[in-house]
Amino acid sequence: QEYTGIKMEVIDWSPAAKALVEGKVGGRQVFLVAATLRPETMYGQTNCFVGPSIKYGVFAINETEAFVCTHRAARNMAFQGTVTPRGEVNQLAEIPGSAIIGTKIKAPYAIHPEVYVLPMENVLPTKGTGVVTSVPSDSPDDFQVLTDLRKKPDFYKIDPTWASIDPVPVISTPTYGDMTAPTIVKQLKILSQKDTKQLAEAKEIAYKEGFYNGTMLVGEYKGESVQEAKPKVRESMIKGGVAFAYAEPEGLVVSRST
Ligand code: ZZB
Repeated sequence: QEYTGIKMEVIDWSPAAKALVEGKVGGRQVFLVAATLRPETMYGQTNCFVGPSIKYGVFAINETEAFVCTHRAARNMAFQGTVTPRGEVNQLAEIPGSAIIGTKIKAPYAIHPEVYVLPMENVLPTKGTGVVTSVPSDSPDDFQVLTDLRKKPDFYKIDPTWASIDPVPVISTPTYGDMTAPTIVKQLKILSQKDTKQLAEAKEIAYKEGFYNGTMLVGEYKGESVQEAKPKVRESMIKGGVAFAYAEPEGLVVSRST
């Protein structure tokens, strides 16, 4: 899988994360990094998700930058031209996901340029970076988790203001309009993030509809099809230094053995 790694610079650590990170990064700029297959939706980020029980590290990427992600992702990046020196996994600090919640970060290209980190129960530690950027307009999982968090902020131990940005219309599809994910979630009668089977089906539908029939509503490629805009947004983000190419190890193992 060829993902796009999105760099979300930390603006304000949560108090718990600050205590674990302060004094350990050698003056580096620190970014949470999310792996996405949909760079063209970045205009619609409303927050970011981490798994509360996942263990994250702050890893030195070079002399000036550090990334927050899983150890597994840092090891992958070390061999993909992202890390200097190549192959080095230099962990500067360790933070549990639960401590990162409430951290304020920059969301590159987003209409709301500053967003908060929130908890998502279903983040897989074995996929991507373990950090997920949230686009509730076009991702059914993101929409459902945001809905759950808004209903029960106390249960999820969040400040409701962290979840206060509404879904932003970024792509229009002929079947579902400009709120593809919320519309599909409603049609499939999904009620919580625990409805994982229906959410997987919703994600499949949203991917297909967005990719084959979607039109950009915002940004530099407004009016173009998603198929045309996707690689252009990706290139532009990479050139601008806010994103990088990130591949999962399966691909590397295959290419090494052939
Ligand atoms: C932003 C985004 C916007 C995403 C969208 C999807 C959609 P896949 O296809 O299974 O590889 N993701 C990334 N890492 C994780 C993780 N560790 N645990 C759970 N979810 C993760 O899924 C890749 C997508 O799953 C990524 O792309 C990310 O969310 C999430 F409008 O980033 B995406 C219809 C989907 N729309």
